[in-house]
Amino acid sequence: MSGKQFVFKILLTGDGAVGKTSIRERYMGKGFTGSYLKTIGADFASKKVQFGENRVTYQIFDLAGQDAYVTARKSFYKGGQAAFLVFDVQDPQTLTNLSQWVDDCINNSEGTVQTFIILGNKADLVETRQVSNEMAVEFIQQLVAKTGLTFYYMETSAKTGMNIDLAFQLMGQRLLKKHNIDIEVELPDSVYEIGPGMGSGNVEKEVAEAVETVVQASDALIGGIYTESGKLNAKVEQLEKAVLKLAKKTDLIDKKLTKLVMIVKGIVAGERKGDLEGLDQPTKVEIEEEDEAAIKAQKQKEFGVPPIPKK
Ligand SMILES: Nc1nc2c(ncn2[C@@H]2O[C@H](COP(=O)(O)OP(=O)(O)O)[C@@H](O)[C@H]2O)c(=O)[nH]1
Ligand SMILES: [Mg+2]
Repeated sequence: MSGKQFVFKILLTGDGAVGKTSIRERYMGKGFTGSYLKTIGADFASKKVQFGENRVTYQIFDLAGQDAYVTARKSFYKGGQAAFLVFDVQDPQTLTNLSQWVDDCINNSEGTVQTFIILGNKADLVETRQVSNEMAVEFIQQLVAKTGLTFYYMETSAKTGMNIDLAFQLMGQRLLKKHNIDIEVELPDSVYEIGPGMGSGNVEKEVAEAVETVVQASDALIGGIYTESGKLNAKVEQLEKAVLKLAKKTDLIDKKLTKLVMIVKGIVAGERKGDLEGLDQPTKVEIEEEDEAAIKAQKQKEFGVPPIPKK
């Protein structure tokens, strides 16, 4: 099969001075001569990249960002397929402002911009850094909740070149995927994919949130009937225990699956047949039904009424 040709218009967005131009210039390498498109306040550069048999031309648009150009922005976004949303890890405000940049991408492109990669730039400035990975991920989860979109996130440094090529490789991979072309890109753990229903990977936090939801729901249900706080506390404690147990099981399943996937990959590669012997016996994972029964019984004992019916 012969390869195909693609032209992708990619937008570099984000507040002024976060490093958009530097990222573009770093990616273009030496010899780059940009043509400054004064009319729309954007710089433009183009680069050809080979993905397997497929030839991709990136048109990289870098918004100059001045307010004076606000009215011309539509032509910047028009026909764009993807955006890098860049912030400066030294400045939390540039992270939270990405919310506005996402809106701009969506509204001004009339929905054609659908692929988003967030870059925490200037990661080389370790001493003055103010945005941790955790903070970034937490904020991106809010973006996901607000937009329903999936975001990729990684740190970059236009100064050292860290992850700059990787960011564009990932971009190409995501865009080709939309054309049903699968390209392998090896992503380190430090690249996050954050999308709807993916959770944060932070089990403790998710359990806490789950408990809170359950508590609120049960409070609402029984609030009219029981007012004695001692009894409520006992009930809440039981619920917490049950949820924690479930979380531990989930964690265990996750670990086993990860191991299994690694081993299967090894077998497929024909290199690690011996590992099969190292595989633990499959763990029997079952949600203990008696938990639920016990809770019901306890509830009836304490409150003397039938338990809240399940949905
Ligand atoms: N240390 C460091 N400085 C950077 C990095 N990226 C950009 N800068 C500096 O930040 C300033 C703004 O960069 P620029 O690319 O013009 O930002 P733009 O306004 O978003 O296009 C310049 O002084 C750059 O040299 C980086 O990764 N590390
Ligand atoms: Mg610039």
